[in-house]
Amino acid sequence: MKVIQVIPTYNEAENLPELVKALLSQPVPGLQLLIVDDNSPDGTGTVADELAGDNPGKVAVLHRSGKEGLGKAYIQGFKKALDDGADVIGMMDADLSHPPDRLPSMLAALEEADVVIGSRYCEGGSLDETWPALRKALSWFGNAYARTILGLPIKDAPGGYRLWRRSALEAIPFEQSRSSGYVFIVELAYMAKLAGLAFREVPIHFAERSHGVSKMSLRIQIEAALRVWQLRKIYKKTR
Ligand SMILES: Nc1nc2c(ncn2[C@@H]2O[C@H](COP(=O)(O)OP(=O)(O)O)[C@@H](O)[C@H]2O)c(=O)[nH]1
Ligand SMILES: [Mg+2]
Repeated sequence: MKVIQVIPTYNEAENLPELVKALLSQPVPGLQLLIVDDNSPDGTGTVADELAGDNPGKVAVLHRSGKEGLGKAYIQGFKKALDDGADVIGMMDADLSHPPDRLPSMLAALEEADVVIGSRYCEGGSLDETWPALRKALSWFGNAYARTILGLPIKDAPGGYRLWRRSALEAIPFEQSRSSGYVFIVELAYMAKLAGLAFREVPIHFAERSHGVSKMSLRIQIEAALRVWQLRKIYKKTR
């Protein structure tokens, strides 16, 4: 079985080698990594090329010309993964917030689902202990907001650690998304719900990144808050 884990990167040069090593040491036969870099100024693209050279057939890199947001990077990565014949397509952040050692459990859960979410908010899941109460509250609120407005049957709607069966990704119009920030991830879940796909959540511990900085911004948060309402209109016909 061919599992292609798509990993978008922007300024993750310090995190990428550790992430690739941890992922490739998991007991997942047929695992391949596809790094999608938006010409990161910190040289992540070069680091990725070196990792690809060191791990032939296991690590590939897609270079994009500039920063266009998470959504565009995933759309291009998904298309390539499907073209390359993936049976399972994965999503995850490059900053080690998404624990590589949960991948085998997530794959096992995919046997009974179309989409599996590595979840901070299902039973057994957790958030970094060092997060201040306000940040935890904002994360909880953003999640509750999106879940309620879109009626999503999952506990962690913006959770970006996911596995899709090939047939599941082929069943949703992911390439039509115009969302750039993390609301893209919420939009995919909404598409999956409308397509009648079956979800399962596997608990993860979400660790704070120790290198580099978050690309989360006020603009991305405002996009998310407004976009959630637009999604209901955009997909009204299929609702
Ligand atoms: N290719 C690409 N990757 C991005 C972009 N923005 C964020 N990322 C990556 O998406 C993942 C999540 O971003 P991050 O900044 O950690 O967001 P946070 O976890 O919400 O703080 C990380 O792997 C980033 O490097 C982008 O514009 N292009
Ligand atoms: Mg992060």
